[in-house]
Amino acid sequence: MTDQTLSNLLKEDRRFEPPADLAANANLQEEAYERARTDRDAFWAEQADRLSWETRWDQVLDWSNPPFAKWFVGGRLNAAYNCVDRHVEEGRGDKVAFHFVGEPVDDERTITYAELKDLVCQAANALVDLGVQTGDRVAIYMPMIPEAIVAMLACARLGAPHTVVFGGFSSDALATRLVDCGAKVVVTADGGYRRGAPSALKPAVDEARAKAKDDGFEVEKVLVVRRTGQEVEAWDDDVDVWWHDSVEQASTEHTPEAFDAEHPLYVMYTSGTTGKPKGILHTTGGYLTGASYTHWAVFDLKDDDVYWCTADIGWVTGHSYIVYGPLANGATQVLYEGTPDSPERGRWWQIIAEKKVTLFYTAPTAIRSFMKQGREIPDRHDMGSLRILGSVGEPINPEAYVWYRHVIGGDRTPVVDTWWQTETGAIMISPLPGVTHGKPGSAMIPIPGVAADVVTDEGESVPDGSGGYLVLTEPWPSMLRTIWGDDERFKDTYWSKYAKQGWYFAGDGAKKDDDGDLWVLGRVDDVMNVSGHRLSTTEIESSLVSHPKVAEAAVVGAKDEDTGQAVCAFVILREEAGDGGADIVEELRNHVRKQIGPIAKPRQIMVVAELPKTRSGKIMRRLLKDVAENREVGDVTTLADSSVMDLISKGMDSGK
Ligand code: 6R9
Repeated sequence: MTDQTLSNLLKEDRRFEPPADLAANANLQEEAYERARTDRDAFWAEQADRLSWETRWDQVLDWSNPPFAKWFVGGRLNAAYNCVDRHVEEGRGDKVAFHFVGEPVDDERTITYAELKDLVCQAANALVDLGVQTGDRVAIYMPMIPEAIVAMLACARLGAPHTVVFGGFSSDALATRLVDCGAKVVVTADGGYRRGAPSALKPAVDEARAKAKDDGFEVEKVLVVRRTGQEVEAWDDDVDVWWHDSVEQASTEHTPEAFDAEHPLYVMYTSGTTGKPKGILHTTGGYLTGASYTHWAVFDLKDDDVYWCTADIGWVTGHSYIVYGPLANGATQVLYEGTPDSPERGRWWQIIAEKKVTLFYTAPTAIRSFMKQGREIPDRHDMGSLRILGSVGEPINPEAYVWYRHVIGGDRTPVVDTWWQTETGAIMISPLPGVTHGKPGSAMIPIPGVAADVVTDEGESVPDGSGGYLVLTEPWPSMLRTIWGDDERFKDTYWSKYAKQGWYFAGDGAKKDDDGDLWVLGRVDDVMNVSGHRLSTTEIESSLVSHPKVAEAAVVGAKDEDTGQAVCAFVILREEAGDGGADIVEELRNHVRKQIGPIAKPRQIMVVAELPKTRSGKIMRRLLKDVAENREVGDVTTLADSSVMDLISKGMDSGK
């Protein structure tokens, strides 16, 4: 972000006060900030008490070996019991857990907490029959259907950490993750619905399994839900098992075992600054405490709310704010399988009107695309049930914020802009809807219990009105515990920059405005944010370089009106590839799509003769970004050969 846009942003002076009734009845009041500051451990213990523990902890936090935290030491609990059984035992079995809305119109299913409990028990029993034991890893590669959530909870029930791989990822990406976490079983489906058509998943699992085998790793079983009924060509009787032949035949009785608070709950892969994705490890007690507390406080959850988070369970938002937070809180949710605009552009608004959704959580990229379509579409639906709107995934532009509040929220609803990461496990910075006024574009201040700051390179807290790096200065219960199998990378990535102070470095730039409120500006490392999804420049560069015609590649995230950032690539071809052929750009785009997935497919690829490098050989992506964003190219004095940029810029002009 340039200083110019930054200062424009910081001139934002629109303010929205919390509605009076919401403020009067808010779950958390102003005093919570001070209370949490005065005795952080007591505050978090109070939040952990939201859960049901088989054995209570002896110590809230053990931070004797930083950055390896232990929360609620000695405590024992079962996450699935907390998300399901507990509500049934407390007499809420008939409460709706999910209003499932499939993409095909009229394909709907209502699941109560009592029904969810039966399903989870059945799946747990079936997984045990397939050989899954406590500690084994299970991969889940599924569309957004109830079985995906049932599978996650069944794993949690058994203490078998799951790793959910986004259904839009390719077989290569799946294979890497299967091998890295050593998944014994994969749960998948024949396919899912995408814009009105069935789209296959099972073949990608077969391919991934074959690739893993080439790497010397064998997946033992694949459990397959029949969702679309499409033809499943390859079926291996030794490995593949139908969900309806196993889960649906299993007993609905299963006794959950309590696990240590620090027992691994799941591994979620996310892009880092090197090519290899990082397996972020979350554990049980602290994570569930964080997810449950924040969902309750930030969405001001009440018993009769109908909550809908549009994320996919393949991302952390789906984990914390569809599965663990809302279910631990016994909430009623909408679960939607499809795309926002299928079969028509008002599908989301129609669902909100029909299910009387009160709390809605989505991403700026979706809001921007609706904004572009115009307000006529949402205006056709009565969304008067909405109470609070949430935003997550990337900075929300003030205009999108105001449109969201005005058009979707009818000017009644607070907008909570929630900053957090896969690594933080739960929301860290956000307004509290009944306490904090809204300021378009600002995530405002850390929620009670969380301590954050914006600091200089040297670790000095910046004054109001200045920018720097976003850090979290105190440990928190839902923090990542490590990177799966790589403690060194964990320390190095998050804790080395401010090792002296013992702070967590988030990788984001941020600014404090004149009121001291926080504006998160985006990544400061080589991670791009495309439609709220994190992608690593290095990962895409590696993919491009793996193509036989490519010698070298540099990737940058360029500003994009629709997706926030877009992937722009610069490649040098190998000499023997000549000019690469007429379709070279398309060929390379599809190569990335196949290797990583559709979201990583570059918007633009420039074939260039040279890349701008420093004398030490570092590619200067900053300059490429200038080109990709049609700006005048910045300072080139540190380039080994400063004429390179002239060549690239000229090529870019003639390429348009
Ligand atoms: C939950 C999630 C994390 C990165 C994060 C930041 C960006 C997320 C944001 C935001 C500004 C917000 N980000 N929420 N930036 N305002 N409200 O998105 O996790 O996929 O790990 O991405 O997303 O750059 O560092 P994850």
